Amino acid sequence: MEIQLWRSILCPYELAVRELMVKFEHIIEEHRQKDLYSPIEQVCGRVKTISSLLEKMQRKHVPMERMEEEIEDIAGVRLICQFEEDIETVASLIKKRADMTVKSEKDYLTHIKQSGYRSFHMIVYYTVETIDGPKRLQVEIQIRTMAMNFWATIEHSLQYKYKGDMPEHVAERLSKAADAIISLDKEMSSVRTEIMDAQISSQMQSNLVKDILNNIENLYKLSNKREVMKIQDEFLRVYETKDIQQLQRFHRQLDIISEGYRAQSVEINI
Ligand code: 0O2
Repeated sequence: MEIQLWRSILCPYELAVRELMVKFEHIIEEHRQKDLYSPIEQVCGRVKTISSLLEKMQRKHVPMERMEEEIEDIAGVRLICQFEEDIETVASLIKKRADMTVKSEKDYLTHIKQSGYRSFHMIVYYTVETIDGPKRLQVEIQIRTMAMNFWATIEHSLQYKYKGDMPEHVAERLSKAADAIISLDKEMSSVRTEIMDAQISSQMQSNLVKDILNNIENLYKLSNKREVMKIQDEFLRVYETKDIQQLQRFHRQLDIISEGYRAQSVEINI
């Protein structure tokens, strides 16, 4: 097969990964804008390299003409969560979407791999629009915690280094590390509510500050500059207290002032 052909085969997969990354990143953004906890923390994606594809095809005896059907992870998206509980939430979110259809699932959380690997995998059908029309392809979505991802990344590099012949003592260390990761995820889950509360408060504060500064900037264009400077000084004073309720109060008051100015400016324009 010529290199040119590989490029045209892989091109729609590149598009699928890019589109899906944008869509999943948008889910994070939507949660953050609404002061909600996002079950997805981070999104990564990749198209399998040609060398990795060839290796898998040889290992699984897949002929070239069956590659796109039988190699399900040519396109891969990884969704990293903070807590193990989030994995199920993300999986349900995917099942409800109209733009992808779940073909199969592999639960390496309840059925931990011999290596110690834990993750939740879904193969979904996803359609991209190309210049030759729509193309439905398969994408592997891996959902795992940050801790699981840390372990899998290290283990993957070691697998590559030892090419399937990992020394006993390294495998043993990795197995111990996998147990430690299970404990770590459990520990983090036990303080999940506290961590989530802290993150939501911090997100709320950041959204509030953004709104307030936006309002101040708009006011600056419409009203007495000296008055707005005073409002800004007052904001800095409230901000220093690090008290979210005071910030919320200030935000409401500022909204009322801004409304007044907006009404005035409408009257003036009339
Ligand atoms: P890459 O470089 O990520 O593309 P398999 O037969 O196990 O190779 P299969 O049957 O297609 O794979 O499905 P499976 O088990 O769901 O594995 C698909 C992907 O999951 C792998 O892709 C890895 O990314 C990851 N994975 C599966 N098992 C392990 C493991 O023991 N350790 C680590 N670190 N990752 C694993 P590729 O093609 O192996 O690699």
